[in-house]
Amino acid sequence: MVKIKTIKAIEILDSRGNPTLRTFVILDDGTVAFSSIPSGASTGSHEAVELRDKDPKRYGGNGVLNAINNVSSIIAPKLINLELVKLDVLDKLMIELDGTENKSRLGANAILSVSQALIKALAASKKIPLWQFINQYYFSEIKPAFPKIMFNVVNGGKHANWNFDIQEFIVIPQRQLASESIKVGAEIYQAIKKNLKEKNLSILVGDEGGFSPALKSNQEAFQLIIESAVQAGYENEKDFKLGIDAAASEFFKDGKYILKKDNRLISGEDLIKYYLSLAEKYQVYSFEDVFQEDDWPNWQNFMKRLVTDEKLSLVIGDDLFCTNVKRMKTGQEKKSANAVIIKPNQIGTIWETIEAIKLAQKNNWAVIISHRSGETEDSFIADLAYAAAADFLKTGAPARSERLAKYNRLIEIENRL
Ligand code: 2PG
Ligand code: MG
Repeated sequence: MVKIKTIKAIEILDSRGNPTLRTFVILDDGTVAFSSIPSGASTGSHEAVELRDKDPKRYGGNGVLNAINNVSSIIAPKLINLELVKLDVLDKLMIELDGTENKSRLGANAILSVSQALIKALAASKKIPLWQFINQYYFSEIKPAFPKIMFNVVNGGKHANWNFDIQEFIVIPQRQLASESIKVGAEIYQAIKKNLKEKNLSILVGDEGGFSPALKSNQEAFQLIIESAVQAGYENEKDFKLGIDAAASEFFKDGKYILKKDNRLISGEDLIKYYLSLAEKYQVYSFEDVFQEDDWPNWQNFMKRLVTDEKLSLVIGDDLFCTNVKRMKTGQEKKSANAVIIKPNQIGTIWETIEAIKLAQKNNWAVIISHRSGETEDSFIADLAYAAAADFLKTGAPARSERLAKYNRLIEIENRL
């Protein structure tokens, strides 16, 4: 039986240049493992708390030294010398140590960095690939399988901060093998780049590696993607499907949705009609965070009108659920979605993340394991998605190393590494 010997957290930078935690776990058999924690920009207000120092003299207040201190002076002393056998018990111990509903005392970033490092350490100590360990440990009744991939190829909203109201325009290749799916996504991405250059439009990218050109409307973004895909030899609906993440909480104020592009305030009902028109015109298949995070009636109404027996589109809750089983249960009662985004740092431990995945699977919701807009080279979510046979993995454009770390990891897994 292995024991935890050392736990040490350090402050590193994420893909946006903001501080985050990397936590090392050393076991008494010599195993060393570490995990790095991502960070969102369009965060849901029901997420577990990411602890920041708020000291204006360091990193504009974004330092994580307090979270690191919580790891070394509160979490580590409780866990060191314990046997590393029951991961859920250790996660529950950290939840208790924190003692708040939303992990605001120790910080979800501090707790998750330890939780994720522990599971990696146990897998490494058993000398089996991480996906295999996660599958055997938490999903033994499920056969591992590759997720379809959601590539965010055009960035707007808070991730680009100037152009589209919709935060993400997504391409979902209809291939099951990771390497083939990645090839389709990457070829479409390159075709978009070529097209933008020919049109003399910017090829600068947003936080998740997608392009953010000066197009006149959201519709033009779909046209650009579809046109570029055809040039790369791929057809909408047959070879790939289209999706959006509207991140609508970001453009909601006083009961109305504010579309910056046309400078107008619209009601939830108008927004429903707008999304239905996108489904009709461009065959958009997946709709994430299309309403504000507590606007349950519009979610319910949209579900009723979009998803029918003949038409199985995805209505995905991200900020709506925050990987929180309580909110997911409300969503299931209200029939407000049929899919959920799973982000470990929205809830703060791997055990709770797994519980959320299991609840979704039990209710036949589609499971989308997701990155954050501020990422690191940690590829944990790729192993998790395969181990849990998640329906989708959403981790940005096929560009920039922090995004590719996950895609390349899927290719490794395909090669049984
Ligand atoms: C989202 C995510 C990731 P952020 O809204 O789905 O794409 O963005 O990490 O900024 O919340
Ligand atoms: Mg989202």
